Amino acid sequence: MKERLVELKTEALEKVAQAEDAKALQDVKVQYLGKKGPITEVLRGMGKLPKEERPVIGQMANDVREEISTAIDEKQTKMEEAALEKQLQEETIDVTLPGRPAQTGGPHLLTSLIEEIEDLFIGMGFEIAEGPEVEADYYNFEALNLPKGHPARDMQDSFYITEEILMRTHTSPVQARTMEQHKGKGPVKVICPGKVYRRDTDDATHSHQFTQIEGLLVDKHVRMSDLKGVLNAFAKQMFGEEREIRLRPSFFPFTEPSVEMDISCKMCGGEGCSVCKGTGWIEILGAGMVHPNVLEMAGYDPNEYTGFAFGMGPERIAMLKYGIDDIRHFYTNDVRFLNQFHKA
Ligand code: 2NL
Repeated sequence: MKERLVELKTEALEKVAQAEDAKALQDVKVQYLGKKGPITEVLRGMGKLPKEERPVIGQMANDVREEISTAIDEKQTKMEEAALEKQLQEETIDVTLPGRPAQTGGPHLLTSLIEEIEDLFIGMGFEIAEGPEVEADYYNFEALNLPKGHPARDMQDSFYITEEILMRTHTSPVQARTMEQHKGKGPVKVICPGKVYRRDTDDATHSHQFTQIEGLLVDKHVRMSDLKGVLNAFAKQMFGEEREIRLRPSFFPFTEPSVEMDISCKMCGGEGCSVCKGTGWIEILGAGMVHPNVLEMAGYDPNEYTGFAFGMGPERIAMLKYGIDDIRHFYTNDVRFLNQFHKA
């Protein structure tokens, strides 16, 4: 039995030495130290030994078991250390390398453009006014000289919440509310930016939701020439000092007289090209003198007060400025599109 134990020890230690990975080592452990292993077997067979030999063999079997177990533990520690060392070698990092720049977001092109326009008008003494996007029929239409059944309502079909409440179709209700708050006393000088909604089928030039910026100035003795001066200053600051403006007669239910404003085409300098469709002029906004009915409904005496108003679409201005061919680019949030307009 002694020889058998010595043999087992030699055999086991050799296998421990040969084990190349954790699994092989575990196999050796199970094979020699497990419940069904040879040492357990020796211990079990001790009953057949002469009484005086039992403690000697027992002691020896325990020593052998202990030695094998220690060898396995040592080997395991060694393997773990080697694995860690290998990992540390492989994962060495050069802390002096420059870091990867963090991805930063930025304002949306439309947000930047709206803020740029706001700043120009703030520079001329205007204030910013905002109002609800879910609006009463009264402020969206009625107060703007568009009574129920007016044919111009058809052009601004909307999303109705109830008979009397709808998603606003323009930002004009904000101006109507602002005038009302002033209780018939001027001056009112506001810029109203915001989202508006129309029942439209989306395509390259139409969207059911888009943005507007409108402006309103109400005071005593406001004349068409004031409108022209303000819009001329705006156009030159926004598009370049060399640009000319042109007003053409138009119609809006809430202004009288009404005009449309063009700026001279930068591409061809007025000669006519594809951008201005051969005319030399590009349409930028609509405007006019506030209709007396609108002033009166807001509480102003139209014999004492006059005003001008204008409205433009930031999407259209951005499309002209940057040559964007599809309005849907503004709303699909493709960062490859949006990142092109981040200012450094
Ligand atoms: C356009 C034209 C316009 C107005 C908006 C307005 C508002 C009040 C009274 C009178 Cl409260 N007018 N707004 C006036 C003329 C034109 O917008 O083409 N917008 C994109």
